Amino acid sequence: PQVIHRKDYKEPDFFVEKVELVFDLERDVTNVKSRLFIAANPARGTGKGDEVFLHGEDMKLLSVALDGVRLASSDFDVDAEGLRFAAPGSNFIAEIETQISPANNTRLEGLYVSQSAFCTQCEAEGFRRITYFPDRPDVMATYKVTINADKTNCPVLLSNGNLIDSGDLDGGRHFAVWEDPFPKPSYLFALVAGDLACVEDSFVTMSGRKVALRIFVEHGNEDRCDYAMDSLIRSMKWDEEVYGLEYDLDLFNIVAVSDFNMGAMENKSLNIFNAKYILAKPDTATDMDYELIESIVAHEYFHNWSGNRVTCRDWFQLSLKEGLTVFRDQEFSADQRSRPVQRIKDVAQLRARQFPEDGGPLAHPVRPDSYMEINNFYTATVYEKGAELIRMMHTLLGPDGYRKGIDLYFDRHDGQAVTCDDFAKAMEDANGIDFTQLKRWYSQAGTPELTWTGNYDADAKQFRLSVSQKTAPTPGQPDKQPLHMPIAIGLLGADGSDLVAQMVELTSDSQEFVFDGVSEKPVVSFNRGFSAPVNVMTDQPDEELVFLMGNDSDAFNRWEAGQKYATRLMLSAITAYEENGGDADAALDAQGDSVESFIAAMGATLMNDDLDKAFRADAVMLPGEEFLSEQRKPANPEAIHQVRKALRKRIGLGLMGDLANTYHQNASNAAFTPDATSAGQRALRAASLSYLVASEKGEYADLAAEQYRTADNMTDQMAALSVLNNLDHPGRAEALADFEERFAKDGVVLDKWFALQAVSSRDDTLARIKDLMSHPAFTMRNPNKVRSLIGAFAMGNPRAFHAKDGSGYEFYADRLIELDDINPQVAARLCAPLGTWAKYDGERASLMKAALERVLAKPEISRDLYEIASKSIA
Ligand code: HT7
Ligand code: ZN
Repeated sequence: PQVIHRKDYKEPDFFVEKVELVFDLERDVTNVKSRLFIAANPARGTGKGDEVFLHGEDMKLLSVALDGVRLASSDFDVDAEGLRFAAPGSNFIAEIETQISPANNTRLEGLYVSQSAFCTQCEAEGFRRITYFPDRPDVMATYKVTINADKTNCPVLLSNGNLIDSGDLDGGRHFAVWEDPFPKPSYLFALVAGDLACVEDSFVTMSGRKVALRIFVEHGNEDRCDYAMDSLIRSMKWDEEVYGLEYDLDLFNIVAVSDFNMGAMENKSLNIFNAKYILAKPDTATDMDYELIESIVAHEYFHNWSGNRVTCRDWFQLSLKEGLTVFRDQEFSADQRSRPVQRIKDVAQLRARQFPEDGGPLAHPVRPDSYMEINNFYTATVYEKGAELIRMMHTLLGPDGYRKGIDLYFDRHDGQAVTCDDFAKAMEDANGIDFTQLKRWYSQAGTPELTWTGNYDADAKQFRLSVSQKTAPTPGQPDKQPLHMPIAIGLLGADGSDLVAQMVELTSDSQEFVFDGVSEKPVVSFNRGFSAPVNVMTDQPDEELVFLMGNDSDAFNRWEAGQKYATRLMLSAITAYEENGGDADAALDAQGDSVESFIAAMGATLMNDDLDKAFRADAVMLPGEEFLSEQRKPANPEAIHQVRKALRKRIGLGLMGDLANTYHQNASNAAFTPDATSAGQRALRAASLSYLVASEKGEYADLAAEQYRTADNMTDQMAALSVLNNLDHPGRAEALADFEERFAKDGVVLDKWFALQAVSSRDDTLARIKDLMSHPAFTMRNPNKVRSLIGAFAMGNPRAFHAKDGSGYEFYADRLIELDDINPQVAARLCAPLGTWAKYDGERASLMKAALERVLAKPEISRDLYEIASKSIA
């Protein structure tokens, strides 16, 4: 496949200023007529006689007419990539008629059928599967869309903008005409038609305009939209208050569909969502689901400005809209809930998803230099590391300077398709500063590693902190340059108070920072709030970590100190386990007092009533198996699993009294509410239950089974079921059977049941997954099902996926090959776990590479899967 390079960007030869589309919707054959008002681009010097190229894939072309004159087939060229003809002038109208087949569109890109409704997904390059068009984000047009469809099957007809006409047609059909006054790129086009229920509310904007808010769902789900609607209203308000940004139309629609390649899509005024991120009521959704709904609804809404009003010039600039919008949604959630807990979640996610990407074969910069398939670049690096880059700008400029930069960016570029450099320039110009070095974060891949040493001079009352940075080579980037980053530092006195709290700016390979007036030898709290997205390599003594766990005024670093201590302890025990022939208990005994002192420090956090319960729940969780695999080469999934399990058992036994008290004291008789305080209470209780069960005292497994039976909400039920899931206790089979029966017809909820079984640590897990593939509710055509059963196995069950005999890899490669013919985008996204072979021992590495070879040998492999598999094996 062809590689596309950022350096080759050229402006379009022709623009499209206005688009008129007429859809005659039928499941098997939909007819699409388009009228494109095309204008030559003066900057390219094009005009009459020059070639016009319109992208198009998987369509039947019926006719082409230019300025009303139908072209003979000899007057145009059409191939698998698009349509070419000579421009009849500098301004002209092209009329094109095509046919597509929504029911056969299993890729879920372009126009497709989900359940019985028609819907679209055009980002990044799906519009070219609907009609011929210059399908690139720097071609922005206004759209007028007419939808004709059967009135019984499709009473609801939606597109972007305002409804300007509707009525009945012959033959039981009807029509609607939508007009979007804002010029937009084709990737923001959307159409939905189906028999959907509607939940309605409204919002009055800061200038007093009333906006109708509608959420469309399958009939029967109307009672599951309240939280999404409430999240939307809070997002609209927050964007006005924090960014001064107001919604710009009188209508905002959301549609929830069951078949969707990703989480949601920000189409102008017609957001389309994976139903999983809309539907919630207490007995079907967990606190985590509520949190995700809130942040994704906000994310898509925020795109109305950061993405739609100001969009990307080309797809290399994807982080312009995604990094900024993730930062915006993270800050929204921090304001709605607990700021430190939100930061802990965001950093944990960055470490779990982005750091491995940055250290592996698929590493790429926030603004990539090349791609084969753009769908493969909707990555944790572009999204989450991109958000960290915006966060660093925010930290360096302060809230007021950041806001000045944002105001200038939107004033200067409203209605344009721009670049990451344009964004940084607005920040620089508004603040009179130079971000030349900071911008290296856009172009340099890899996670920097920082080390520091401290030196206290008691006579001079001076503390010197020496910091150095280094970034390891990544594919295509052997030499790295020093980055500019803010590092928030705290120096703590013996009483736990801050002697110094200051932000320093690291710009060189090595740098010294001097703090004067430090009255005693301090304990260092480094990179508070994770002010820079880096790995910090310095090992602080256990006692200092315990001190920070109990005293740091920065809640993030309190959590971080606990994670560091636990990681160090487990890594050392894993080495001992390997050396002693596989005895996890003996491996922990070999750690001397460390285990006891760690458990005592954790117990102190568990019982510290001055701390928020959600924070305490996070602080008592051990780093996960995937995270530990990242810390050690070769990773030994069995050793990691056994040592972590043994430490959890010791915590359960060591803190049993406190855990049992915490569990019982945090029971609630009040009706479920999804607010952060109640959710924190449930999370702390769930953490306590999981340690009590880990103690292997049978009565606690009974308690979990009892909790499953009596709970009145999904959060408590899932907490119980997740711990039962790894046991042989009869409560497990009972609970799973009950869950399956209750939610047999409820796709979104049943996905939890599939995923639970896929991540079980029981020995029969792979066999069970194979059986579940023939479950009546399972289908490879639904991405949520595939992610729940197959994806969860590879990403959430390292021990089974990496089974020594290669059975996990073999099963997985077969599924990727099968899925590639159905949905290449999803197949490619699921391929990454096989690319981690370099982290494992020789035997596992060769089995993983053999699985990748088999994937690559697939006849007619898609460009999507080919790109990921070939880069992963290199
Ligand atoms: N901008 C969207 C990204 C996207 C997408 C969404 C659904 C299906 C396919 C997609 N391809 C790209 C979602 C977002 O970041 O908000
Ligand atoms: Zn986004």
